[in-house]
Amino acid sequence: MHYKTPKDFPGNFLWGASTSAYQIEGAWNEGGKGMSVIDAMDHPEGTAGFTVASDHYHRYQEDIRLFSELGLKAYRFSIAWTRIFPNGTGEANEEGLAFYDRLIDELIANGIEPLVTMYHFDLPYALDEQGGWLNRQTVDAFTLYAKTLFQRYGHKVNYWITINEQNTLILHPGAVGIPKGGTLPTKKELYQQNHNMMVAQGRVMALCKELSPHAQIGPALNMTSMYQATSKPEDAIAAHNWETLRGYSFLDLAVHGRYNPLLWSYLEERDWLPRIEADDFDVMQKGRPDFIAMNYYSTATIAESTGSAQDVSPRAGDQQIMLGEIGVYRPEENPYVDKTKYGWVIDPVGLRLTLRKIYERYALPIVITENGIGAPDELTEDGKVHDDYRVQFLRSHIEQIQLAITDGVNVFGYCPWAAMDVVSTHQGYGKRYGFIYVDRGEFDLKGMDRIKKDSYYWYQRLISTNGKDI
Ligand code: BGP
Repeated sequence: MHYKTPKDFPGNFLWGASTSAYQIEGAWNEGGKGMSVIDAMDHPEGTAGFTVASDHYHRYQEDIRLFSELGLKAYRFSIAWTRIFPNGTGEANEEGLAFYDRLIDELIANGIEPLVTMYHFDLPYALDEQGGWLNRQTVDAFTLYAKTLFQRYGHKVNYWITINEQNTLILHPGAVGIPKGGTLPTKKELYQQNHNMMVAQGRVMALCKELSPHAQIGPALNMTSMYQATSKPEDAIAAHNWETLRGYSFLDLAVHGRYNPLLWSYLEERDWLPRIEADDFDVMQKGRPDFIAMNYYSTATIAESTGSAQDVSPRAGDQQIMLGEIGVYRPEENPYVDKTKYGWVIDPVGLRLTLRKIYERYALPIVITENGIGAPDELTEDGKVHDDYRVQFLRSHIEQIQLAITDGVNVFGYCPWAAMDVVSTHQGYGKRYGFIYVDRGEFDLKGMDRIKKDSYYWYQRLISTNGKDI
């Protein structure tokens, strides 16, 4: 659809940026914090761990000043569950609670709306040792944790995000990492975890209505569209298979509290159906989201399964994420799109398409909580970071968001990844996403100075003109 004049961004559009606790904070064992699965895991060789990260725990005031100067209207970050409950449950840690009081207050004082993720991959290790999400007690622990957050911060937080990328946790557990000496769960276990997480999320969304009725709450999933490799009907089925199993089946459970029929058949045939307790559907159906938070990086192109091991291959440049599944789908190259230096497909138009599909299907407002380009940014001799590729990436995606808004999609915010450089989930510190460069090496921490990249100034102008000066 071509338009003569795209619509303007709404006046109250939340121009923001995103991070997560374990990737930005550091201070992994300070302030009474307990160990999370992230702290307990093995890092791929040659990459930095998360112990210091961007040292935001100690420098959050300086960082928020920079966010404020950037003009951010919103900041999406996560609370480390283990700062609040070092052992995952039991007694809350006042020092941890006080840290996020200070962080949230500082944001509000700077006119920045906090978008708070409750759980971004960093499950308390103590819970993991007792079976993690396979154990129904983790559902109770998450409910207690969320209740504590609503009670403590409910009067100052207007947007809550329950769980970050549950679909990544379930489909690619190796990407997030598993604690040292641990083994990857089986598929059957993963779908049981998925079910239990959905029940936990349902409970928490209902609790939000009770304890913090002014606030809005929603899940954050990694959503994308799948293109069929050719016009062969079987390729279309394969693309639909993976689009459903990878994305919509998760949103169907989160939004409607029901299993997508294709997912159900897929699980049933493989004997992977989860154990479901009597009131689980009731809980999931009562706890409805107010919005959908969506992380979008790229699209994929899909062909019919060959029925052999050839279907399965690692994602480009990334041995930890296997794509393809025998009998379900096979990944194909897309000749019409570029890729980042890390092999991720760059597809701004795919963002418009995905926004349309999600809005059509669920009719809920959407906030984009992640989108960005990982690159080995360089601090040049002039003391600057010339990340024109990032400006180009973000500009092209924002243009497509504007078109999606013109298409009629209700998008109320954009929080690209990342507000500043953070540790990549499994590719170290060298893979950077931020508007602000943090001067540290993979292992050499240097001074950790904060340096505004070229993209910082570009985004600052864009925000100040509400998206007009792109
Ligand atoms: C998302 C995660 C983020 C972040 C991002 C970039 O899936 O929610 O935490 O890590 O991906 O990925 P990476 O760091 O692997 O490049």
